[in-house]
Amino acid sequence: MRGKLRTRHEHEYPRPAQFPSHLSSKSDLLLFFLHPHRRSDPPNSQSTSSRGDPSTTSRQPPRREIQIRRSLGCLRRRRRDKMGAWMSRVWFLMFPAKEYKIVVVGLDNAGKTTTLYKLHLGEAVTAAPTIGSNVEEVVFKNIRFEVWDLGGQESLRTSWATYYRGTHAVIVVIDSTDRARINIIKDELFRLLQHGDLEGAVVLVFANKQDLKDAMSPAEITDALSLHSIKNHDWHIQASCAITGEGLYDGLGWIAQKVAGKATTS
Ligand SMILES: Nc1nc2c(ncn2[C@@H]2O[C@H](COP(=O)(O)OP(=O)(O)O)[C@@H](O)[C@H]2O)c(=O)[nH]1
Ligand SMILES: [Mg+2]
Repeated sequence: MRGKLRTRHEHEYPRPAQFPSHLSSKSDLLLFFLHPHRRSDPPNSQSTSSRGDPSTTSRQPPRREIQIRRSLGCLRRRRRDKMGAWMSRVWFLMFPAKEYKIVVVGLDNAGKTTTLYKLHLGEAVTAAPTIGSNVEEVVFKNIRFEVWDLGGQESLRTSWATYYRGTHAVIVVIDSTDRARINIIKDELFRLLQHGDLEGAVVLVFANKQDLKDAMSPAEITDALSLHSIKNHDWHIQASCAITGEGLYDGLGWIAQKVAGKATTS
């Protein structure tokens, strides 16, 4: 029985006469059936016969065919649009852009406004002392942060608490060269940590102005602020230079990991 089994090739199957071979796509077949004068020859077969004879040059599709082709194109476009909307909905469900509130505090001249605008615009701005607050949106790793930079002058510090509601993270910006006032910001820090609206907020300390020669190191600032005595808040200290942006995204990355992690586990 050797040699009896053999594969039948496609060209050996009889092709139905009513399905011309040049009709390959679904739309061609649809057109073929809807067309009032069905043709079984390929559309450009006539144009190959003789050049220059107007009676035999390539056929103009009749109006009905043009209409059908147009509506098919329209259907395809609509299907593509629907697909795009569906894809974006799935993307948003899988990777939702969340928004978290951050308040930036610190004494005047620490570099809070410079930090905010370096994160927001990617460039250092020359800021006048902040009266009241500045707020900007910062997007990082598909997470939206609403960042509030609060004025640091003594008269303005009493109003910090009015901004705390709904805060996920506090950034404390320290001028690392300002040894004289480190105790003042320490008192402010411990006062804010006791505020009920900041329960559950994480605390990031930027040891800013690290580019200056006289700057205290993050370890010195950790001791000066007694950060190790903070028990009811997650905290982290990050060396930074708000003018060049060094360390800013590392700090924001820490916040992102803390707040986004909390949101998915709660
Ligand atoms: N050398 C240096 N200067 C900085 C740095 N950050 C801010 N400054 C400067 O410190 C001054 C006060 O900054 P500003 O952002 O207005 O402080 P704010 O009062 O805390 O908002 C400005 O002259 C800034 O250019 C830094 O990292 N290094
Ligand atoms: Mg300011």
